[in-house]
Amino acid sequence: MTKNTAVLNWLEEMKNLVKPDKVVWIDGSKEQADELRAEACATGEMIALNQEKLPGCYLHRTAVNDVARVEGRTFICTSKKEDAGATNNWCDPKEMYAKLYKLYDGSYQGRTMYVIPYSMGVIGSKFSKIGIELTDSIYVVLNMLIMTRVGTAVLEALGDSPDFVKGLHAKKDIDEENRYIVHFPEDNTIMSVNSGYGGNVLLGKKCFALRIASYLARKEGWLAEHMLILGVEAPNGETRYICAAFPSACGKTNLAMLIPPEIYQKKGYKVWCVGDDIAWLRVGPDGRLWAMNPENGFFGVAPGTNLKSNPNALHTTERDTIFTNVVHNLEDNTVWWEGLNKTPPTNALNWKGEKWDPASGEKGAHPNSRFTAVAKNCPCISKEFDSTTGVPIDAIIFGGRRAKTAPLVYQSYDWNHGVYVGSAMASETTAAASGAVGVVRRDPMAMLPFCGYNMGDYFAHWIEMGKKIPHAPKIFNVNWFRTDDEGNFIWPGFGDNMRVLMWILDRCEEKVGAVQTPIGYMPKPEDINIEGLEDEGITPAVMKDLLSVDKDLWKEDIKGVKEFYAKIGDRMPKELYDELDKFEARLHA
Ligand code: GTP
Ligand code: SPV
Ligand code: MN
Repeated sequence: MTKNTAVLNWLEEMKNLVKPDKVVWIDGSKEQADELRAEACATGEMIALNQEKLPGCYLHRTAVNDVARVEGRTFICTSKKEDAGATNNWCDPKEMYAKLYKLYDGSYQGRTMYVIPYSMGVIGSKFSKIGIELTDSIYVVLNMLIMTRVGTAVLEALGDSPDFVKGLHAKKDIDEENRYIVHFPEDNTIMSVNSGYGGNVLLGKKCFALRIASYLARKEGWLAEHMLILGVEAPNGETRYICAAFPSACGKTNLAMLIPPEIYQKKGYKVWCVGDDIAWLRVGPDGRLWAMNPENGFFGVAPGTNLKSNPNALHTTERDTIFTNVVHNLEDNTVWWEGLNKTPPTNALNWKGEKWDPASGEKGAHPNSRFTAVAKNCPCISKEFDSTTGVPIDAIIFGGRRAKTAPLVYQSYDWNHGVYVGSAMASETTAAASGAVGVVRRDPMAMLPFCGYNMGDYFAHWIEMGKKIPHAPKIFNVNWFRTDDEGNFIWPGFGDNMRVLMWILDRCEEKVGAVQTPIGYMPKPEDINIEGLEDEGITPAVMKDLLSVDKDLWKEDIKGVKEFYAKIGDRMPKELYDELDKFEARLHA
């Protein structure tokens, strides 16, 4: 497949380590993918679903102990501990390699090694980056074929360059106690062992496109972020682009594919999806910030996806999709998850493959069950999806799940204040990572689990980038998740989030004024269009509440920010402490 000596030497070394029975290069052809699908179905690794209702769709179940990212077992191994920083697990690279090599030794015996050459971004674009993943899992191969651009053309683009990210994955025994997701940013290397769950094993995604890429981006002067990218097309045909960073399972896929409410549709507004999870951002020759989506598919949360919340995602999953850990409806060999509709199947298996009774009160699908779907199958995919340069960004949005404190939307005063807002983000934890759910934790820029280096250096890099973007995007914060006293979400969310995006874009174009508050610029309640939301219980009084700023809650919140900054330590940039001081002064004024 290639004469690249860097690739071949590394492959030889890895083969000697894991000792596969045979080696198969993934060429990206349909024929090969079909054969692998047939093999996976024969062994039970995947189940072919009803090919009339769901053509090209399959179901897969992971091990019960292996259903989410494992942040506690994810490591950044730089030679100096400080370079990984206080928010990452660290281990000396030599020690970690030794430990891992022992685990990998002979781990492919009786198995096949699949060699997956893949490109993050359009193959051959100067903004794209190449990786090679070795895996013993057909499920991984088939997911990578959807999530990235794979095959012979990637090796041609690489030529004889040694510049690729090495990834070694071994399912081994899916042993929790010996599960490791390890990054060696100084060696462009990722090693994942004892897992078969997406975020831990699709090495192009979080491991490469965020952890390794963020490290490279700092060296090379760009940004790798946990952000969706969407375009809002106005009736005159002009499209403006927005990036948004929300933590895992906090609404990126949903926002990226939103369908505008009728009032905007009637006027001719459309929303286009460029990406739903990861953005690589660079300063363009025009002095604006340009974003490209390095992925080729969506690895989306299934529960809650339905015809009302996200019809575009639902339609995307109607063909060529791999479902993981959802309910298997035996009646017609299709799938189901909580929130798909109000009629759970009665003849069905739950995500563990056990007979499931919806009346039992137990969930049928795992809360972090996922679909792996082809981006181009999305009805609202942007025509810029394959653009080699990406799209110019007008606004960056940060946000998370905050039952109280954060209002529906506010705008930062300037770039550095925006970086402060991102750095001070907090959100309730979700099922996307193992551990407790619903606990508020600091998750700066939604990158806490994904930053491949010291978080203080990361913030400093953001501050530096601000100086290099003559026409920088404006920075905002949103919160779709404020709750009332009974714990119900107040804001209807989903498609209606468009109403907030419109205020944001109007601000970018200086078409609308704002109120200055201690936390930033805020809309006057009447500046957010709530026409047609009466049935959802949204009145001017409720808007006032959604946009209220409780100074005491923010003073309390600042304590958490200070603790977090102190934990990061002396690499915290002074600029952010200055912003913190200014914010505190505004709160006490
Ligand atoms: P990752 O793929 O883990 O990075 O998640 P994500 O950020 O793409 O989140 P996603 O859009 O899949 O949404 C996760 C959950 O949040 C789903 O259960 C959604 O139904 C819910 N959700 C998304 N948007 C909204 C919203 O505007 N309001 C409310 N209340 N829930 C939402
Ligand atoms: C996330 O957890 O943010 C995801 C899913 O997008 S995973 O690929 O598991 O990271
Ligand atoms: Mn994500």
